[in-house]
This record gives sequence, structure tokens and C-alpha cells, in this order.
Amino acid sequence: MGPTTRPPDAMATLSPRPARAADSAPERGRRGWLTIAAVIAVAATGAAVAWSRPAGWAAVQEPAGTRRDVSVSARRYDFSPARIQVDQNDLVKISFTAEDIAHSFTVDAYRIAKRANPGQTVTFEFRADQPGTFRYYCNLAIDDGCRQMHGELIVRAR
Ligand SMILES: [Cu+2]
Repeated sequence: MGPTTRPPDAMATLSPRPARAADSAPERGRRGWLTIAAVIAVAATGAAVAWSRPAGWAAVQEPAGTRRDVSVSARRYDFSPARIQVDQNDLVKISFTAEDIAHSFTVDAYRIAKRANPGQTVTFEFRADQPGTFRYYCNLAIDDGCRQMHGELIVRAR
């Protein structure tokens, strides 16, 4: 360990001024304590920085986004809601329910195509990393009316 084991004289050689031979022992001792205090202060600061680092890194590495839980239901021939609004980089969790016949929740730009069977709820999540307005629709061909089903996913740019 650093501060207490390092001899004061070793620190004195780091001083830009050469140590005077006339330095009395008591004076040198006092300077040594100041040096130790300074080393401890620096070490404490370093420890504080190291301690706070993981949180800082997490903020940098993870996109700053909020978790959004959205329930969407589908029935002949509508989505409810027909509009979902989130902020860019939000982590969006969708619980998608087909209330009558099978439907799908499809968003081409996000490569999402989730099918729910009659009465079933499927849950999935995605990071809304692309800002813009995207159509969601039902891509099932079982029922012609499904082609009319669509909604809007709005991702507001941060
Ligand atoms: Cu459908």
C-alpha cells in the first residue's frame, strides 16, 4: 500500500527544488506528513471516481430510454389503439391480443411480424431506435378484411 510505507525522502526528490541540506529533522517530518496527507487525499479522490464509474459507464453504454408497456388488441378489423407513441430508444414491450380471429402485428421497418391466434396474447419487445412514423398492420391473408387493419407507430426523435 502507498502512503504509509513510502518514505518521505522519496517524495522530497520529486520536488523541483533540491532539498536543502539545512533542512532540520522536525521540518522534514512535517513536510512528510503533508505529503502523506496529499497522497491520501489523491487516493481518496481516485477511490471516489472508481466507485462512481460503473454508473457512469452504464449511462454511456445503454441508450437512454424508458420502458414502455403497451397493450394492443386486434379484432375485425381494427387495432386498438390505432396509434402508439414512444420516444426514440425506448424499450417497448407490446402485449398483442387477437380478440376474435387470428391477427398479426406487423411493422416492416422494425422487422416485427407477430401472430396471435384467436383469444391469444403474444408479448414481445423491441428497442425503438429508428425515429419516424411507421405503419403497423395485419399481414394475415385468412380474412380479406385484415388488409384494412392498420395503425401508426410514432417514434419521436430524442
Ligand atoms: Cu387480421
